[in-house]
Amino acid sequence: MRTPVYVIGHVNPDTDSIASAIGYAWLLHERDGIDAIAARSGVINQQTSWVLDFLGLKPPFLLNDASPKFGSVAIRLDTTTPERPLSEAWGIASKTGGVAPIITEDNRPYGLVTGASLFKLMAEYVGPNAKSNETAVNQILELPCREAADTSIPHFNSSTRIKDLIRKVLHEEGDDFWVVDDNGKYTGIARKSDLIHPPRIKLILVDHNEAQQAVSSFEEAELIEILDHHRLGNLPTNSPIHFTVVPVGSTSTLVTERIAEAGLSAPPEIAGILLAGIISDTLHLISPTTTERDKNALKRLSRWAFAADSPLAKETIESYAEQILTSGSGLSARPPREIITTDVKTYEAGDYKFSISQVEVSDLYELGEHINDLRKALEEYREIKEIHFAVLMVTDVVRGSSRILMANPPAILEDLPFNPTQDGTLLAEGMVSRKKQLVPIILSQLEV
Ligand SMILES: [Mn+2]
Repeated sequence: MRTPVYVIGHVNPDTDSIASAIGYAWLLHERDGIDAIAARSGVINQQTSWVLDFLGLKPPFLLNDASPKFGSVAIRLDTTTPERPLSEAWGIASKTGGVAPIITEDNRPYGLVTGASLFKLMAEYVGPNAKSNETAVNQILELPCREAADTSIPHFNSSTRIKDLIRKVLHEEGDDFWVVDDNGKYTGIARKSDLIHPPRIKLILVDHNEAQQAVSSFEEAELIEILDHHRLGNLPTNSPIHFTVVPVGSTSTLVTERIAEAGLSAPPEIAGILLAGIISDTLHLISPTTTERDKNALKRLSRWAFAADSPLAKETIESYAEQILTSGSGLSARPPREIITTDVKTYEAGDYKFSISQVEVSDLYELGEHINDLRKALEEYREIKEIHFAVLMVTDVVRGSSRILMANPPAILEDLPFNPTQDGTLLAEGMVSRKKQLVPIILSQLEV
């Protein structure tokens, strides 16, 4: 059985995280034949969902926890039904090493025929003295499967983490268990020995390299590679891995370069999502994080994306970029708490734990009517997360400036080089990048 490799961006994924995961999974599959699956940890934001819909792409697989699940060890054995003759179960069991799953007509677990359950049936029919009984094995094999099925086998949901129920597993007498989906339907059989040493989930991280931004339980996964464009966080690994961090505007840029290096060209919808990743992260090449490599990647993707039969056939790069940047913006469409949590990152520096959320608007004027609600939500978020302070960066993607709101800022942050405004927010003129502009300024204040 080949185990898949999940390509996954940071939690609370933005468009670049989703785009680079989809693009890189596509490349690994095309170039190396790897069973790579694009994944995400958390809900798709408004902007990304617009892009995916527009391109006709499905959101990546939802992987909220990298701890092995019952589903990861379930083996889909052949099955038969309760009324079929036991000879069928016998046939299955002889191929599977002694177990035959009996399921109902609508695919639900009925019982398992195992060595032990067969022996029990034999004992009932034959009695203690085999020689004195005429019942032939053939007659027993004609009985319906339900006669020999053990119906007391526990069920486990395929998305349940093994570590959460391993004690229960160890206390069970049998060696085989049902694994079912959310509707209670058969997905496979899990063996005790596999549950005790489950294979690790294989992960490739894109668009992040810090533990705090990675999918939950990632330390239980086998980390294969990191492809990113953020500052280094200390994420320890047990063995050497492929590690690429380049200061470019987006991870989608790096994925595009690798596709080109492989001598491939991406199909229009893959090129379209990678374009969206670059446009979203660099605000269509105006963010100071933008490099020549991003510009070149954008040009290359445009050649692939705006083909005649593409979902982008009627667009230009300008019209596409404008729709992407405005689809994610706005303060009115969502409740304040969602605005704070949609694109939030947490950091630790000096003695401080803090978060910086970012929201994009097409006009900072919008901020006025929402400012009190946002302030309240920011403080609530800070309390729930038990962090020292929380920051919200409201970025005007049209004019390229931001306003900064803070909940419980420490005194050490009083000297931030921004202009206070009448509503108590700070005006950060020309600042659009959390990563390259705001984070370094805050870190330098905290770490003196
Ligand atoms: Mn990015």
